[in-house]
Amino acid sequence: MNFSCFFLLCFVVVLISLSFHSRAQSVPGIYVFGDSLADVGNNNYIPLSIIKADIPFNGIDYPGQKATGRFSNGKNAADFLAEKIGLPTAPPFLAKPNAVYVKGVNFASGGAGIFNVTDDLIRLYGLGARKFIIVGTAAIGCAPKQRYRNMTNECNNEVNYWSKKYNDGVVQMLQELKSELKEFNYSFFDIYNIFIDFIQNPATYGFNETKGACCGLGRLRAQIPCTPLSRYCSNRSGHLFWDIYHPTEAATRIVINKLFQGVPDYVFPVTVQQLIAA
Ligand SMILES: *[C@@H]1O[C@H](CO)[C@@H](O)[C@H](O)[C@H]1NC(C)=O
Ligand SMILES: *[C@@H]1O[C@H](CO)[C@@H](O)[C@H](O)[C@H]1NC(C)=O
Ligand SMILES: *[C@@H]1O[C@H](CO)[C@@H](O)[C@H](O)[C@H]1NC(C)=O
Ligand SMILES: *[C@@H]1O[C@H](CO)[C@@H](O)[C@H](O)[C@H]1NC(C)=O
Ligand SMILES: CC(=O)N[C@H]1CO[C@H](CO)[C@@H](O)[C@@H]1O
Repeated sequence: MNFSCFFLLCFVVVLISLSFHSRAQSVPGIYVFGDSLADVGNNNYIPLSIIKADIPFNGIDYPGQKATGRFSNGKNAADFLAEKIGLPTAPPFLAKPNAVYVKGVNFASGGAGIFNVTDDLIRLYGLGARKFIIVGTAAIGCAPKQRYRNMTNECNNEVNYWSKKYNDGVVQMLQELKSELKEFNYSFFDIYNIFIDFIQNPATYGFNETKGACCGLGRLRAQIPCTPLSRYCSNRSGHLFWDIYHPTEAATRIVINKLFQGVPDYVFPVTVQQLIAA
């Protein structure tokens, strides 16, 4: 399962606490690992990367209407997660690679992939990390770019099949890690089924467009990605997707609210509140 997450909805690991000294209910720091869903500006510091969100209309709803490197019209999952926990957004590591980060840092980088090994998680555990939020992959086959590839605008079933398969593999891997590492605690967050729910019950969430991108050009605004030459929708909160692969700020806010609501179908084996309190 050498899964490449080029631009995909695959926000890998958010790790809550590296500290042994945390008081109950308080989180000293957030360390974020992932791809473009959680990148808060790292790729801006990678000159050769072509996967960048440093141009409009990204950030059009961000404070100051700034394109910060977030693949979103506004805030992204790393922002809302921090907000919920009561911490500032962890800064992008590459902004100051030599700094000492005791309150957390964000390593997420658009276009990041996943190795077929668990060394990374085991190494973090070795460094003292004990609490992990692991976010599965969304129903990538329903992203505008994948719908665009299916001439009917329907979801790409094959891509969804592999998204689900990936999540099943992660769940199994986490169960194995839990049995190997004595103090390893985690919440797995199934965003695949949340996206399916968004698509099946859009009105419940205030969406009236779940297929096309808000920013882009061509069919489903998914033919040409979001750039300053694109068009963009006026009602961003009515759209599930901001661009060919990334959800709007509105959708992301709902997703992170669901994480904290701790609906057992979506968040298991423990809720984030239980994870923080443990
Ligand atoms: C990934 O690891 C699994 C389990 O060890 C193995 O079965 C699979 O063949 C590996 N895949 C690749 C592409 O290396
Ligand atoms: C494209 O959509 C149709 C439904 O309109 C579906 O039957 C088909 O499996 C889809 N193609 C892929 C590759 O998923
Ligand atoms: C969604 O609703 C807004 C008004 O709230 C409207 O302007 C827009 O055309 C609607 N979009 C679709 C796809 O129905
Ligand atoms: C955006 O569209 C949604 C869905 O139709 C609607 O509920 C909401 O009121 C609209 N917002 C604005 C600002 O038009
Ligand atoms: C919240 C939670 O799952 N806490 C668990 C963390 O891991 C230890 C060791 O397995 C358990 O005893 C806790 O119940």
